[in-house]
Amino acid sequence: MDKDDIKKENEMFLSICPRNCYETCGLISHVQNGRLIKVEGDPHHGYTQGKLCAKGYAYTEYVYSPQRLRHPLRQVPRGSGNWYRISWEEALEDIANKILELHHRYGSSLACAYNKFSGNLGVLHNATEGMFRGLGSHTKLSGNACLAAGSDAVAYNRGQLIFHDPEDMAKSKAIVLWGVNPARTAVHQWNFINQARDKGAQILVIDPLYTPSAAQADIYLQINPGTDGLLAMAVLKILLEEGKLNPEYFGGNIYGWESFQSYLQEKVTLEEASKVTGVPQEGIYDLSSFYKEKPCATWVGFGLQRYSNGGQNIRCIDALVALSGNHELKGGGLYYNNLMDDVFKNGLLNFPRPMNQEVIIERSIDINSFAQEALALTDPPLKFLWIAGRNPLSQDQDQQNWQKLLNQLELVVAVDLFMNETTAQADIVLPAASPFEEYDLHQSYWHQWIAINQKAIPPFFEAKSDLEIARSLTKVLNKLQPNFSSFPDQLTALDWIAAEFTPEILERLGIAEWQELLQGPRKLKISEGIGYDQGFQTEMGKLKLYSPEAKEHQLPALARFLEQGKNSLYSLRLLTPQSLFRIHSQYRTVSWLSQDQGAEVVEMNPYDAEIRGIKEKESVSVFNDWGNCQRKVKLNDRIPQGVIVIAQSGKDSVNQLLAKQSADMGTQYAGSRGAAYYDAWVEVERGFKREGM
Ligand SMILES: Nc1nc2c(c(=O)[nH]1)N[C@H]1C(S)=C(S)[C@@H](COP(=O)(O)OP(=O)(O)OC[C@H]3O[C@@H](n4cnc5c(=O)[nH]c(N)nc54)[C@H](O)[C@@H]3O)O[C@H]1N2
Ligand SMILES: Nc1nc2c(c(=O)[nH]1)N[C@H]1C(S)=C(S)[C@@H](COP(=O)(O)OP(=O)(O)OC[C@H]3O[C@@H](n4cnc5c(=O)[nH]c(N)nc54)[C@H](O)[C@@H]3O)O[C@H]1N2
Ligand code: SF4
Ligand SMILES: [Mo]
Repeated sequence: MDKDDIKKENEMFLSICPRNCYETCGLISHVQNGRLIKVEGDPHHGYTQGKLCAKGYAYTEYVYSPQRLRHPLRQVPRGSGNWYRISWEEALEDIANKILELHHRYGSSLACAYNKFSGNLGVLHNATEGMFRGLGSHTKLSGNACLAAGSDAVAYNRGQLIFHDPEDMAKSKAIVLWGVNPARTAVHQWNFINQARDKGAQILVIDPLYTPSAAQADIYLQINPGTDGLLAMAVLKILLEEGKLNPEYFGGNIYGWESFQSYLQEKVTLEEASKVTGVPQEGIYDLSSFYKEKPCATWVGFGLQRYSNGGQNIRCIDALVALSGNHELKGGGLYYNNLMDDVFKNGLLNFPRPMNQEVIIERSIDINSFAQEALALTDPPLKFLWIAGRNPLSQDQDQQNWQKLLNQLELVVAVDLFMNETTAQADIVLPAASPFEEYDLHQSYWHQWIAINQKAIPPFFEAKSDLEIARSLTKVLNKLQPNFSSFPDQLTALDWIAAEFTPEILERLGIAEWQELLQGPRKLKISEGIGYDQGFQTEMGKLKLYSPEAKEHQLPALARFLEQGKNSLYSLRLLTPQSLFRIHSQYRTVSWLSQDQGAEVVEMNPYDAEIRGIKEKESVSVFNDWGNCQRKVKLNDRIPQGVIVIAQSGKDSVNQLLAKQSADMGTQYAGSRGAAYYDAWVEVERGFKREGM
């Protein structure tokens, strides 16, 4: 065997973990004879630095899982479990014929919609949206499940989402982790937090739950859910009284200071703040001392904006960050995400359509109230749904309307790597490629590293990437009816990648051509004019403590109260946070990650259990007017009274207990308000399912 043969047998490729995760890790894929044998962290990735979470190391099992979908499948009738294998030709022809028939029936493709979100965040995964764009008029998805309310909140205050490089957290003297749990959801950030800690920084965690991040903190403040705004205001009051808030510092660059100041003086008391938030007054003073320790970094996670007042709470926290004089300091300031720096132009979302294509109408449905809005569509009603990179029948609120919607749909196509609650309700399931079987391009919503994901192995059986599926379906449509779709199906993955690299991006990456990324990821220089040190970008150039726009756009308090409706008659608040070994409903098929993630248990405070006559390990019904789940009780005296915790994605989805609840903000950044997943109220009762609930 000569050297070249050995090289062929043992190859290494640069891959990227594409999950909806802060980290977007760099991977090295080891391939032997076309088979992925090992995945490790890429040491040349400056943010993730050669380490992965357990989900990353488990990719070899994920890719070759016996449960992975191998071929297109058809289910007759839908939901029966009666599946049989079909060929790609048959699947694509049936789908194309349905699209054409609906176009003929209604005069456009408006009866056809997609629901696609974050199964794979690679830039080329916008092929699903592109495929529908090619149809001309159609029904599309809008909104954002993760971060809509908080994004608007920051933009109302400052005029734009601010950006701090998360690597700068290493330079902080004090770090407040406010409604974020990086020990679970962003594990690599601990590296930078620990660098700061090694230089003496203190860490404070604010969370209703005693999380693994709280366990690492110097100070942990247990807060009542949804009350963070008042905590921030109480700290502002202390700083004001101590003469530590200096509006002059902003050179008059604050709008609404007078009324804000009198609100702090007249309306905010430490006694009331302590009572409402559940944080003792010493804790409020501890927090205030963090903001005097400059630079103080405040990371507001997505957790605390999942409330009907989530946006407003984040505005208060941001006001604290700014008014305490931390906002312009390297290592200090507000950390949330880096999405304001929209790096790529995303050709797949924006390719030009031919002039002669019909006048285009794109109807939008909000991801956070998809089923309800889809059902309300008329002229034409929705008849065809394409679901990719999503598991709404596990992850969405308002499961009842999802069931109704399914009854109305004439064809449901789901593209996935595995069977799940949603594919189980599809007519046709198409097998998706894993990240190792396709090229892609990645940016993170948290750090600044840009990378190419190389194709490392051949597709698993008949799996195809979402881009290849879009290309193939377009070809069949245009064969059946010439020029029906304008999706540029001739372009390959590498063509689309190459087209994203403008001279400006190459310059910001410090490379001459994009292929240099095949040597390793590169850190992007931040664009001119978007840093935290560029002043406030509101139209008046001021920090807006009073925002007429926020007032106009946000869901008013009374409407929020009414929207919660009878749900609020139940007395236990249900929190459903993220789990370490899952990304939402993903990875349940991977045995290496099979440790109990809490999806089959309900954790509750012993007092709440006792007054209901409930004991450890007992089977209980968790219910409200919307649904009923069966769980085993796990007592946990660190869980606050009045709160119960269930992980996402159990056997009978916990999301059936979530009616459609909206956050107060999100219309500006995401087109519609965020989802208030944590404004869910339930009761717990011993024993088995209550009938007729
Ligand atoms: N392992 C893992 N990592 C993930 C994910 C996953 O499923 N698993 N999902 C990814 C995605 S899509 C997202 S959006 C992010 C989300 O990740 P994060 O931004 O960390 O947000 P959450 O996990 O939703 O919530 C963070 C913390 O907020 C707390 N919290 C809840 N309510 C309140 C409140 O009222 N006040 C305060 N102060 N805290 C509160 C929760 O208890 C939780 O510990 O994580 C990403 N990373
Ligand atoms: N109760 C409760 N519900 C929540 C939340 C909560 O905190 N509590 N959080 C919400 C949040 S923040 C989010 S982001 C959503 C997540 O909601 P979803 O995006 O629906 O969540 P996942 O379970 O990650 O489903 C992604 C699916 O994509 C598939 N997939 C992976 N890669 C690919 C690919 O390349 N192509 C295709 N076609 N499919 C692929 C996976 O196998 C999986 O089935 O859940 C929301 N729901
Ligand atoms: S899930 Fe997140 S932390 Fe884990 S390997 Fe993927 S990107 Fe990295
Ligand atoms: Mo998310």
